[in-house]
Amino acid sequence: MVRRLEFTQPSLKGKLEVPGDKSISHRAVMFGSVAEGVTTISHFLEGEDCLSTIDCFRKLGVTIEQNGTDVKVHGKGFAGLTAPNEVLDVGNSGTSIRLLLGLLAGLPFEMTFTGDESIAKRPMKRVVGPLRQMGAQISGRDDGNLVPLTLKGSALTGIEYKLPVASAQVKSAILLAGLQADGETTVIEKERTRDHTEKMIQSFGGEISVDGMRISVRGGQTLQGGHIYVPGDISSAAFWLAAGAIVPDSEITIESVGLNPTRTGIIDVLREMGADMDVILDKGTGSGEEIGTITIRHSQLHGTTIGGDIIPRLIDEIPIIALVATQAKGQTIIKNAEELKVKETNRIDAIATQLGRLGAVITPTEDGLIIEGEQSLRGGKADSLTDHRIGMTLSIASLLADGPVELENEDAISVSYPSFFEDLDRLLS
Ligand code: SPQ
Repeated sequence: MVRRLEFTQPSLKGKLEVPGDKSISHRAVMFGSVAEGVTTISHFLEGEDCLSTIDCFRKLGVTIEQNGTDVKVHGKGFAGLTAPNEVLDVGNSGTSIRLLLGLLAGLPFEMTFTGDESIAKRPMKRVVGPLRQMGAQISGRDDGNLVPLTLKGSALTGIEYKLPVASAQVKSAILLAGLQADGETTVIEKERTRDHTEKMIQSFGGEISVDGMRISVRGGQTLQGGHIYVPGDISSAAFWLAAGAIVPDSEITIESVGLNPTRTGIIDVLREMGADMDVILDKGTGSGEEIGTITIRHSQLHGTTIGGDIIPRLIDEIPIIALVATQAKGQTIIKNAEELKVKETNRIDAIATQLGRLGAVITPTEDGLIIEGEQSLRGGKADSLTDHRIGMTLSIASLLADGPVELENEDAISVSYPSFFEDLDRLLS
């Protein structure tokens, strides 16, 4: 679908709570399903990706009641899950397929996973390889690298695995398999990635040890259901932080947003670029996750260099950071971000080509982007390429364009932020 975005001298003002965190919503349903007893989830993200996770567990015999952002999962324990008689379709969601491959690898039955055109191109060997080392039997195209993938349940043994890529999905898949493996499973991280899985194992009464970059779980643990509150998604809030910083005369406050330090690289970068911003941490936490309020006001920013171990802390925010950089004084360089090539699209190319269609001068490199500052953006056609984060980045870009922007494949945005345009309208009025 195409959406026409046209604004005259917009400014964004007001307070907002963004929808629940996608990474945490997925995990809450997964843990709730394999735990004993009932799990209630509030402020769940009703985005298509998380609905795909719910759909997969329903096919595995779990009763899940969903009423908007309230979800009730009737946990069955690992032993209570039943063989699906349909293919498990994860849609567009990399988190669903990679975490489920790990979580379900030790179950005594067979299941087949598939997904949409984007999932069909995303590499699964990064999880299939270590899971095979643990004893999992997984087959599929390109020696198990690409969907459709078939998982045949088998007994697992714990391993020690040094992650070759900085990926929370790979780390999580191995740890989740470790919950059903014989002995101990240890993952050694290269760079620290989002730690929602580790936190949630504890919320469900499980034991996990984190010693620097070494994370270990013991097999055969029973998890206990409870209540999970999902904080607002900082990756969704990032679009309003960017808009507040670059659209003249704007001031935006985001409340109850997740401020887990493994996710707050965007705040560090905006500060480094000179943003006028206040961040206040709430006293309590939501299910072990830090929460707070961020207020941002328009100001003149300057370019910066982004690379190294901050990259996993802002990997999903790079498309919108690139847009912010087009408005800063001077050049911005993003490096060490080659992982962007294996997201919903090749995001290095997508950012350069689609923002380029609106007049931004961005050079793609092998591992990132070079972005020229103080760019004037023009109206025209641009395409999300079915990637939600590219779609939202182009929508924010349209606020600065000198004419209407026709956004192709705008429906991709519902993967992580179905109410994105309603929130935009609210901030504009
Ligand atoms: O779930 P999916 O499709 O992989 O979504 C993305 C996103 O932009 O929403 C990545 F394209 O987020 C990933 C993130 O990049 C979600 C995630 C998680 O919940 O564990 C971890 C990151 O991926 P990775 O590959 O670094 O583990």
